[in-house]
Amino acid sequence: MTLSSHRRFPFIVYAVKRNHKEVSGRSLLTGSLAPHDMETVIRGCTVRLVVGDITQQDVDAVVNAANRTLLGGGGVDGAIHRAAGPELLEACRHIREQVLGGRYLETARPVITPGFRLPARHVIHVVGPICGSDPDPEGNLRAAYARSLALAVEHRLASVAFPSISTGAFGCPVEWAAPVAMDTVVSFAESAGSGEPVTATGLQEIRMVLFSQRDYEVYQQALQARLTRGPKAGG
Ligand code: AR6
Repeated sequence: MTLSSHRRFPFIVYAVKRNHKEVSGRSLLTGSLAPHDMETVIRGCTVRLVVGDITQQDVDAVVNAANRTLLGGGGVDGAIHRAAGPELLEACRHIREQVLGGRYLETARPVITPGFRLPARHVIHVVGPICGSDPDPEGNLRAAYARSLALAVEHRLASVAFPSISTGAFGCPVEWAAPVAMDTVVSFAESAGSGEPVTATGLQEIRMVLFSQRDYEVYQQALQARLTRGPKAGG
């Protein structure tokens, strides 16, 4: 679905299926999941969808849907800063001043800080595209996910949890964003940049934390479609 086609048909209703397909014999549904969780294992890396709060995730890194100032905001950003404590703002200020030379954080160029008071050990801060003004929202949304994953791999992290980047204040429709996100995540799990399985790098789990049941269902549909279809041609 393109961004423009979604805008013409904003009230698409998705069928929800609890139909966990076998993909090359590697997809599975484990018995340890909450009733609405879905997971699939791709070349040893678990891709998991959950309904939940990103600030509660006990993972190596949570991804913050940040803004260019890197100094906090609403939504995921506000929740992460509140839960992590004031040390996180200090760490972000340090990056703005010392690493970025006072400049804004560019779209889809993630940076990493400690997680401080969060259960997560690190926070990867990434700015997603603003739909309606970004000249390449799909390319930048893909890059936001892929470069955040690459940064996690660079730091030898085993588990990363993402929120639904850009689908809140940044205005992208979740029905448009979910297939882009799921294609990027699954493609990354299938093969890291080197062509090696991503688990060769130590990344064991990529988790999508959806804030509502409706968002979860849209992501579930997108993940199932991607697993059934395979990679997007040229993508
Ligand atoms: N856990 C998981 N998902 C959440 C949570 C949470 N605690 N809170 C909100 N969401 P947004 P964006 C969902 O606006 O669109 C900030 O002000 C939310 O329902 O956080 O990338 C930044 O500073 C939505 O589905 O991120 C930027 O200025 C999704 O997370 C701007 O918002 C993303 O919503 C970034 O906008």
